[in-house]
Amino acid sequence: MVVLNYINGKMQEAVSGLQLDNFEPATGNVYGHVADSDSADVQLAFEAANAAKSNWANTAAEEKFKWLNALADAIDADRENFAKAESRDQGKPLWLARNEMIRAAQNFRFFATAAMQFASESHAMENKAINYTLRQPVGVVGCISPWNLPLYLFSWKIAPALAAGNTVVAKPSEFTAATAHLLAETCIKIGFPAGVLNIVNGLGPKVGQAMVEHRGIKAISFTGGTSTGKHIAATAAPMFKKLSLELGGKNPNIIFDDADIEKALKTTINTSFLNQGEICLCGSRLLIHESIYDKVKNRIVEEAKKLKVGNPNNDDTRIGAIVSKPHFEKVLSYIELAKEEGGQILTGGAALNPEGCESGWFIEPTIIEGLGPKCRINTEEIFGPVISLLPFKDEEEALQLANATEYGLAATIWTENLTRAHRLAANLEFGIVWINCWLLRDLRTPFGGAKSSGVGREGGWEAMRFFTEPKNVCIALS
Ligand code: TXE
Repeated sequence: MVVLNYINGKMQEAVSGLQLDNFEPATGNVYGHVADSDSADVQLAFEAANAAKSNWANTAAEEKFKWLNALADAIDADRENFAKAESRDQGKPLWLARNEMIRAAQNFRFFATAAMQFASESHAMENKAINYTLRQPVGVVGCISPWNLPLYLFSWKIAPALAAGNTVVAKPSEFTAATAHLLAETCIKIGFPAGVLNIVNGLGPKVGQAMVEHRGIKAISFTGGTSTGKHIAATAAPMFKKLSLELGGKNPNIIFDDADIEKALKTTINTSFLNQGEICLCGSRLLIHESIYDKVKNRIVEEAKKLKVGNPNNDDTRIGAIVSKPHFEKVLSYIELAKEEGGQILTGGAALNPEGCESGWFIEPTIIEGLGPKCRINTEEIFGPVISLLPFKDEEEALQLANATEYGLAATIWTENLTRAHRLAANLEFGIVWINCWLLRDLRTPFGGAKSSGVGREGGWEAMRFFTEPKNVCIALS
């Protein structure tokens, strides 16, 4: 497969003609190529988006609803094809990719209805005047997405941007652009209006940077690493661009002694290892009350050992391949660091060569204990199938440990004591708190992080507000 750019309704090579190798994580082999674009391609995409801007902004909400629904229906109709492409490109198990394709279609469907329902406020000043707020599209906006949940997160940004009446220049991760390519082909198939959505492929420092630097691209919605987010913010701030940054996490998963332990464990195995631990919401620090520490530790180790690591196409595979060689090496280097820092590896800790995928990038689910809250293992985002266990003696210490990180994306609490749950939820410095559940998502809720986990919120009206510019109009009544 050659992943091309999608500009002004047409698939095209990068202006330079250059291409990047595209690797299959399960085999480590090159299986295709991706357009290696630069600022010239971003400029073409901008020109197409700019030309389509006024028409799309003035397209009736009902029409926008129809187009976004048509995209959702087309993804649903071709789900297996999308899922296979996602799994092959990213390394995740095929069954998981199928679930994610359902969500990608849902993102378009959800924001299709938002286009129909979005409204703005009016403020009456008794008999003196009335104010009303216009919420107009920002114009041409940029969406930059990462490699962990490729189409799921790509659509999560594009859908609200389009629903709010913007035209879009979008860039998927260079590691996982296959399903964005399929989405572009889908747009052509259903006759989606040319120029409204444009996709430019290539490297972050070339294509992403050119998008952030482009003065005509008025807002950037980004999901990715915290250091990239910092760089984007520094570039965009002097141009006063609107920015939504969803960055990394070092999320605590807190189990109290009064929790329903079996229920907590059943979810915790996913919280720790789903999608090879490559989800920004994964709980990489498992905080356990000291009175149940050994019990929980033994059970989680036992469950982790049962997780089958291997060929993403097999139905019984729980852990697929790590997305790229550099990321594979990064995760392994953290396991080495854990040993250097004095941690004990309770299970896992090594790369694997599963049958049929001997040269792929696989890592055993790994559980570490014995490291204090200040160790790098407990403060830096590893973004792989690696968790660290820490005991706590009481609620106060649990809170202190949970908040002892520069990140603030998501926290999970397991307790049957509701008063404690609410008290903790109020004091945890995180954008998302789950109580007795994890990854339970209502697309209307604000989604994003505090502290170094980002700026702004996605989801529901938050996304619609981000992608619109409010304008107050005041009319005197006398
Ligand atoms: O992400 P990058 P990387 C974390 C995770 C991971 C680390 C680095 O810890 O190990 O980030 O991953 C584009 N201007 N997360 O390096 O580089 C890039 O092309 C504009 C957490 O792969 O942040 C891609 O499309 N764009 C995260 C996107 O940014 C730039 C998910 C994300 O890539 C750019 C992924 C630039 N200068 C990684 N440089 C999460 N929170 O979900 C790169 N990009």
